[in-house]
Amino acid sequence: MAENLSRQILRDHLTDGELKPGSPIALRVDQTLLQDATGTMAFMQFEQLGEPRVKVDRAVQYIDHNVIQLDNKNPDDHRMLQAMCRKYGAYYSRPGNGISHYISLERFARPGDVMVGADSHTPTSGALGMIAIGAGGLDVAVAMAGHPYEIACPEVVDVHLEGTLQRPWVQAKDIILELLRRLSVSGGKNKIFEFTGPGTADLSIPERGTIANMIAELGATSAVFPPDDKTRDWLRIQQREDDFADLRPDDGCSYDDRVDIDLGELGPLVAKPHNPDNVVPVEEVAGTEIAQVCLGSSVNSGYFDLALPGAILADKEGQIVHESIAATATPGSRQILAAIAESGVYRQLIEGGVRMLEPVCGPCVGMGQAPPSGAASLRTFNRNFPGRSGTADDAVYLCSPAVAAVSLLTGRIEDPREYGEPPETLDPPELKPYLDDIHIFAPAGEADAEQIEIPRGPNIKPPPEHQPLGESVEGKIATVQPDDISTGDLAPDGAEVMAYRSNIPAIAEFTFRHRDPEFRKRIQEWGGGFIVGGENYGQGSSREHAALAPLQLGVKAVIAKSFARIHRRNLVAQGILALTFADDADYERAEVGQTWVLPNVRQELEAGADEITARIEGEDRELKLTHDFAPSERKILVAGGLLGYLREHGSSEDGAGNGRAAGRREDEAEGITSQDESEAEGEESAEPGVIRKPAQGPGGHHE
Ligand code: MIC
Repeated sequence: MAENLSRQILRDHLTDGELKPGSPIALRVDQTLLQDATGTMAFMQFEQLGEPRVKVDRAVQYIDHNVIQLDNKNPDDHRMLQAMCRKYGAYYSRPGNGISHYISLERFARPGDVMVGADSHTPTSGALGMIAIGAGGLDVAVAMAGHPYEIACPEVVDVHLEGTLQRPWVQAKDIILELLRRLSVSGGKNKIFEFTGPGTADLSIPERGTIANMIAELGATSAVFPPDDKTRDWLRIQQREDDFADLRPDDGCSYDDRVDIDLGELGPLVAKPHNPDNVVPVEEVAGTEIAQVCLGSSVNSGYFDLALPGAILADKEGQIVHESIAATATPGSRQILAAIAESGVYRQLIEGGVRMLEPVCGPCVGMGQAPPSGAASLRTFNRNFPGRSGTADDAVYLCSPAVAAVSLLTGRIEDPREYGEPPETLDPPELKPYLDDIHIFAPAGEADAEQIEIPRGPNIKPPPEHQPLGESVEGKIATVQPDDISTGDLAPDGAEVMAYRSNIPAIAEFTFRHRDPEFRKRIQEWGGGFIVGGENYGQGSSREHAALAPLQLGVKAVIAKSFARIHRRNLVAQGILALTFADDADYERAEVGQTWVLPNVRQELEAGADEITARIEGEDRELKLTHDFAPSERKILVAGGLLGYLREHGSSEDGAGNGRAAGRREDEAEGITSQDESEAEGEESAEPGVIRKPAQGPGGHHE
């Protein structure tokens, strides 16, 4: 049967389940991505799985988030992660080397692969024709240990692009903002967006990366751009043409849904505060005064994203960043930084008054460069949740580099089409001299690895313990939250809080600090409780701290109208019940301080019941809660979380492993490939509580 490319890749990696939208499937994983803010917990949980070495083809740990280094906390994390990579068999991309998603595009992403990454913007690598999925740290750790990745089978949506963008004023960013405008921040849930049609061929790989990155903002599972000549050229320039695979959707294949966009019709778009789907044409916000412009982050920090603002600043004598604003630029990687330095773009930017930042996530996650209070900030970033910039009453507008570039000049949001004749951008230099991996450190060989001690600084604490589910669960409602709560509300962004990513008791103190400052005190007094939320609860990032911190505080259940995909799974993986209202009207009945009881929850989950009975103490009427747990997720919850479940059961029901050994390519670098194949046969470990499962799978797909 003719299949679209996403389904081909899913089928090729399927170790369990049926490719039917919504039904649980397990996938063999080729690559994993960790960054430092999620990586410390992920690696510590990997250690709890007891595997001596990582079992995927390409496991990479990047240092790009917690790099402010106000005190010992960040560098202690880096030192621990570097040692863990050497010991357990992962690559380590040192701080300053670049943002994970850019480096993945440059050095690791490979058509046809499946990657899971502990960062919601992992789908960026789909620009090269792979399925890259954002997940919680524990799910990534489990994949690193050789288990398949379990997920609900996504629908595949054909995004059919016609025509061409009216460059340079209309850009790839406007395509993804248009999708957000049409579909909203929850419109992509459990969907992979596959980009087809003649308009796709015209998009460069970094432009595809921008779209694939922000597919996360739709709450989607992933984005896939079928490989083509642009993909091959990109890989050739990166001197890894052998990674190219000639994959494409079969002729006559079908999709579950279709979206049509005529690129020629698009104009510049802007997402207003405080949600990435609050999108309007630039004309609607033109004239808004801004105090800041920030260029780059994990989107729009490619060469041409910076070359256009550089060219505009250099276009006319005396044309500089307006005196009323502060401007910053972040290149995506060391490679891009070297290119702009050599071509002269760097000079254009600094001469024009832009402050150059190092290639890390930076202001996008509130790591410095907070805007002044009550002022608007215009950013080429991917998220504008309230307070994320570091300023509590911020007003962040998201836009393309073109809109940002012209607005730099006036201190107001401008329509770039009114600028006049576009200036010529400087050509990028030959990339060759900058093309090496000397700053990406390979792991130690197995013999040396055993001797490596892991240094753990004083801020680094082990992940919290899990308890199996009781027969019944009861708790007081500790907070009632509205729609679209982001994980940043639960585990805030910024240098202060994110420095505690390796210390759950400490980070828990910040839970809901802006939304409900009394929450923490309340729940601690009550010794635990429930959270009630609205639609799309837990949108945004993949940070499992948004589940780990509530676990630490004794949250037993979150009851919401609906959940964002990654956060829902993180709650389940950490043993917290993620339940929905059978009747959304019951949301209105929830009040802080009420006691809610789930009298038979364990038995109901074990029996496979779709509904969970609940009572509100002091009220006669029962209320019904529902869920969409896969059979294995019911067991995970009963076991008190994924680690406990794996201790009891191993991986998916039939014991199918990741298939790492069978799926291996022969061209792998040393270290990762030095795994003793006998381990893949599945011996039981002598150590208690340590899992070692077989790694079998359908076999390789590239060879
Ligand atoms: C984000 O953009 O929100 C982050 C910071 O990259 C997060 C990861 C994290 O919280 O560490 C994400 O997107 O998953």
